[in-house]
Parts: sequence; C-alpha cells; structure tokens
Amino acid sequence: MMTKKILVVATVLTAVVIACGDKKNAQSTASDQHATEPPPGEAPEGMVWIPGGQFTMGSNDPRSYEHERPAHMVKVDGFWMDETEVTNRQFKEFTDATGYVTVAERKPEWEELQKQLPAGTPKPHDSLLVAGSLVFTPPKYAVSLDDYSQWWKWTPGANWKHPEGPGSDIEGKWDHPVVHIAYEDARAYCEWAGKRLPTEAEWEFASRGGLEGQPYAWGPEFMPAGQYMANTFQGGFPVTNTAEDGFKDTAPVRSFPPNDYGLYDIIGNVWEWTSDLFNVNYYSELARTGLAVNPKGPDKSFDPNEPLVVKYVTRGGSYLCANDYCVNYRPSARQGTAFDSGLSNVGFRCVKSVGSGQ
Ligand SMILES: [Ca+2]
Ligand SMILES: [Ca+2]
Repeated sequence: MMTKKILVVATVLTAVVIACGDKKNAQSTASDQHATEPPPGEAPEGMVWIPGGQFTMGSNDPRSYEHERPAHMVKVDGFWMDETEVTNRQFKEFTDATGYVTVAERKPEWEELQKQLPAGTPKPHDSLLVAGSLVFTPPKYAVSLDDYSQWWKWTPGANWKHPEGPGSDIEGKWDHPVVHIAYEDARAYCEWAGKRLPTEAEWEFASRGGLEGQPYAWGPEFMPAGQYMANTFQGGFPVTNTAEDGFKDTAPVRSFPPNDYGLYDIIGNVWEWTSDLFNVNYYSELARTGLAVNPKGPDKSFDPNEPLVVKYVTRGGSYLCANDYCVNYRPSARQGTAFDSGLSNVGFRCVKSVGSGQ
C-alpha cells in the first residue's frame, strides 16, 4: 500500500503491491496438530481464547499470491484475542482517556518525510504538508487496475473521526471498526488497554479457527449455502459496488458469523495490523528452519515495489476486496502497509498473552 509521505509530495505511484489473482490457500500437511490447550481462566472482557497449536502457515497453491509462499510449519502458544475489530466507540474511550492524537491528525514534518524519499526530492508547497489520510474514492468510470491512485485519494482532514474527510463523521458508526489508524496508533491503543498487536503467525493461526488447510476461515466455499460470510466487495472493482452482502463500506462489527474460535470479521470489513514487519523473503527463511516457534517477523521490512518504505503486515482483507481484484479475504493472504499510512479500510484488534501484562 502506498505511503502517506509519497502521496503528500505527489511523487511516484508504483504498481499495486498485490496483483489480481485467484483465491486459493494452503494445503494442510500431516504435521498439522489440533489445538487443545485449554483456556487458562476466565476470558478478559471482549476477548476469546485462541488455543496454541502447530499449523501450516501460508500457501503453496500456485494461484495464491507469491508473497504467501512457501507454506511452512509454525507453532504458536495460546493467547487471548479481541473478538472484534476495535470500534470507534472503543477508540474514543482511549483518546478521551489519554488525549492521544493519531498520525492522520498530525501535520507532516518535512524533515521526517525526507528520510523516506529519494534523495533530491524537492520540498512540496506548504499547502500540501497538512494532516490527512487516504480515502477510497471510486472513479466514475472503469479504470486500469494497476494504478491505485485512481481510487485512493489523499484527503486533507480525513482521520478516524472524519473517515471521508471534512464534513463526514462517525455518528451512527460507533460499532463500526475504527479506520485511518497507522501502526503506531494501533500499538498505542493496545498498550493502553494492557494488550498488544498480534504477531502475523498468531493472527493467521487464529483466523483459521482450528480448520486445517481450508481456503477460507469458515471452510472450503466462499459462500456456503449461498451466504456471505464476510464484508467484502461485490461488483466491478472499483467503480460498481453492488453491496450484495449488505454493506458498501464498513459494517458494524458482528454483522457476519464468527469463525470457530468466536472471532468476528477476522476476514473482511477492515484490514488488521499485526506487529510483524513485512518482508517478501521472510517465509522462505522460515521454511528453511523447519518448525518456527512463535515467530515474531523479520528484522527488516522489504517490499521490492517500494523498497524505501517501512511496512508492517496487515491481514484479513477488507470491504474493498473483490473477486476481480485484491482477493485477500483468505487466512493466508497478507500485504505490507506503510507504517505511517492511515487508510479508510485499515483498522486492528489486540491480543493478550497469558500471565503477562500484555
Ligand atoms: Ca460489502
Ligand atoms: Ca477484519
């Protein structure tokens, strides 16, 4: 996903990170083990128990995206996980208690922006150095799907309280997931709540709900019995959003059935931050080590499409994932998102380890 900084200076808009593709997922292996670790006690409010276990992470299916491969064996300990994405109501409790100001609400500093831009990039006019975020703004006519600047618009004044920019608000959306949340915003909330962001491995383990080798979090079919199981995009992306699943943009959390661990919207609605850096080489490195136990991500971010940008992994896809573009409504799907980017389809949920403050 593009970085806010690059948009601010209106420079390079590189090819989209994720190309079109088919929807498939990992095949389970004989090494998958059913998770049996019992809950260690009463669940913290709003959280569910994710039992530890060993599983096949990623995908070897040639129809998956390249950065989902190779599949590799991972083991994670049990942990607690928020049963829903963090909502506007919850995030307001946090900002009311702490006075926290999100990245999207802060005026960008040119001295900081320069560090992630090609040498010699000229300073933009001060009128461009304003607080804002990226808002999904569908074009009126069909456009090439390899240029996401056609539908992502840098919008001064857009932030979690004004998701579509000035004039919009979140009245009536208190149970919707909070959006326009950058990585450090998500971390700050989780720390305030005595929690932390999930690792990428924890997130994928949890999203599978104990099912082995299934392409979807709920089983083998995208629409079992003809029912939508997650808030995604129907129609012709990005122009025509038919909202056959009932929602054109974000949906109130719990609008769709939970997975078998009791997690709502773990697929779709909004992308969710994890604590892992995004590096396209990381899965290959893990696969060479055999079983990876509680992996915490690579030491360095690397996305060849935007090598200067520090990215963290986001997971689960969003209300903008369509079957003709960005087929990321699957447990193995992943993308790198610029650490400072707020987007109208990115939020988060937190986890909590057993026997620790977080
Ligand atoms: Ca939808
Ligand atoms: Ca989600």
